Amino acid sequence: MTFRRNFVAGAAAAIAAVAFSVPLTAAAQTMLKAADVHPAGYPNVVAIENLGKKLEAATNGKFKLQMFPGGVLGSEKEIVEQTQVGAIQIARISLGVLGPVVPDVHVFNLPFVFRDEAHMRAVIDGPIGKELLDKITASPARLVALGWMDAGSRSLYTKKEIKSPADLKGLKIRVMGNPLFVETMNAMGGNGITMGHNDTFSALQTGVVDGAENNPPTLFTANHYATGVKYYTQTTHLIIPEIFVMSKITWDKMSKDEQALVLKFSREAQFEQRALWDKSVADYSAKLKAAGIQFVSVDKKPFYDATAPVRAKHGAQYAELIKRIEAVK
Ligand code: BDP
Repeated sequence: MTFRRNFVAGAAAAIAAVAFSVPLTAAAQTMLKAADVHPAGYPNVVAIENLGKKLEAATNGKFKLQMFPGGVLGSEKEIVEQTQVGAIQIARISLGVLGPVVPDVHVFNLPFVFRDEAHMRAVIDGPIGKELLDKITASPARLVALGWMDAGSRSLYTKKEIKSPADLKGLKIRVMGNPLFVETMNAMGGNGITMGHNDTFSALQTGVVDGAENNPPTLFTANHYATGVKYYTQTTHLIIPEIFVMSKITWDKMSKDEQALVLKFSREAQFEQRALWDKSVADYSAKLKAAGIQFVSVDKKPFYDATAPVRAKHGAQYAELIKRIEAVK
């Protein structure tokens, strides 16, 4: 009896001691898990980490962001799915993989839909960019679109030199997991093979694919340049922005003020990433050249013409929007 009473009293005291020794902010802290397939130090990763630091400071530590870079939480497809169910709170992904989830965004995934990168930036920074973010948020995808990021333009890298669509004949080229990109690559003359970003290195190395397509920072940081590819052919066939989204489950638990902070810091992250991006394209292009990768300038017109049927087929439903995109200076 005595033992039991002492034990109960002791346990209660211990619980009380724990309860009172934990600072209130820590007890109420919400951890935001953020995921990216790119490694630590990549512009997108850094910009999201900084967004997290600002949010932590502005909410007196109520929110803390923990970054999981390098694809440790899975492929982009898996990252999107986990964010939809609330297992990941912030996902930075290519718009390419969001296409099958929110078809409205497909318009930015069309080959040669933007004249150049400056055109893409003017579009995402302006009203069309905002409209698309809102469409994602309003869709049934359970994602809140926070902002855009830059991914430059995607060009081909192969062991064999590519001068025209005919040179792609018979070559298996890895593309992102979206049927639109398979059609695009097939129209360009090759065979599009889909797989996740983090599987591409070994596919290139073992010859499962003959090449891939991406921007210079990815070609370098994912070590694709070290798999025997030699030529980086400047087709710039896709200029796909990146996007970062929050799980709707997390968003709905935030107050209006907290949501406003997230949006403010997201807009800042969009421009912070861009500055880091421009620097990284310059740095990694120099590193790639130093490693012996040949940057080949190519006549883009045959690739543009070859992909016209893809734009006609997939762009028809966005005809009005495409006209507005083209009108952006
Ligand atoms: C990179 C994007 C990344 C994609 C990757 C890919 O930044 O989000 O996962 O391409 O090709 O440029 O899968």
